[in-house]
Amino acid sequence: MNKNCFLATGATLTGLLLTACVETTMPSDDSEHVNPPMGYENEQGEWVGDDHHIEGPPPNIVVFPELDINGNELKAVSTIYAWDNLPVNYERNKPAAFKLPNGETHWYETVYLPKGGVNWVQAKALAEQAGGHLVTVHSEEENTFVFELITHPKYWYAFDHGDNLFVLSGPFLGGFQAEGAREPDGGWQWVTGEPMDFIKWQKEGLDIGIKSKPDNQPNNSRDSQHVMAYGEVDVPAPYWTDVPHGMGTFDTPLPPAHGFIIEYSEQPSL
Ligand SMILES: [Ca+2]
Ligand SMILES: [Ca+2]
Repeated sequence: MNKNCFLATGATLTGLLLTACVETTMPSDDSEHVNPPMGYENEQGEWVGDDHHIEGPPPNIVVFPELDINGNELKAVSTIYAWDNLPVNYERNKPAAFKLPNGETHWYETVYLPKGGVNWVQAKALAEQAGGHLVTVHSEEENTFVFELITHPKYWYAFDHGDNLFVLSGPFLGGFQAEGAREPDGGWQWVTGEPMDFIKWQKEGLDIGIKSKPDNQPNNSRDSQHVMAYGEVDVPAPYWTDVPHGMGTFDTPLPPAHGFIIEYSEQPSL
């Protein structure tokens, strides 16, 4: 058992930096490392895999404008779709109720995109059209609840990080950075304007799989990552990363994004 300490990337409400320590059991042998499934069995019993696996790292494409303080593109380039004119298939799942620590009940809907095709800005708009917003997370309990909705491998895609390590990226959350934020970890905010009073970035040394990607998140990789998703880990895990907000855009070489999560403060009529 090893003890790893890290400086959390954020200030507590009292303004003090928080140092967290976690107990981890490090693999003693690389042979223990097992790549995540590069696909999944669909309801017809067929193995579906290719769309969830990218050879090599994601392409280095930085073509999307930065976001304003409301999470919209400063220069609108992404088509804002309505649910009935999405260019790709999607699956909306019955919202699940969760009682927040403050006693309120919120509802959480996962949207699954078999081939991606919806980027963060478009997902944000779809969530709003549905009467909710991209999920915002304020406690360990809420994060665990949300993660349990998206553990199925179909919600994740993998890219090849080298060294026999495949890194997974999961559904979008409602966190983003507006233009001018201090990179990589400054200026993160929720789409609702609620305080970011809880964070769950992926950090080196966490015991979240057999071998986690050796990066701390958010890392603003390629100076292009300003929105939040679950990832970058080698197994589905309840940690967050920053990703490009163009990720998932229909008909581009950017990696797919296989889903997002909508949160409702009132029970939706679905
Ligand atoms: Ca960034
Ligand atoms: Ca990242």
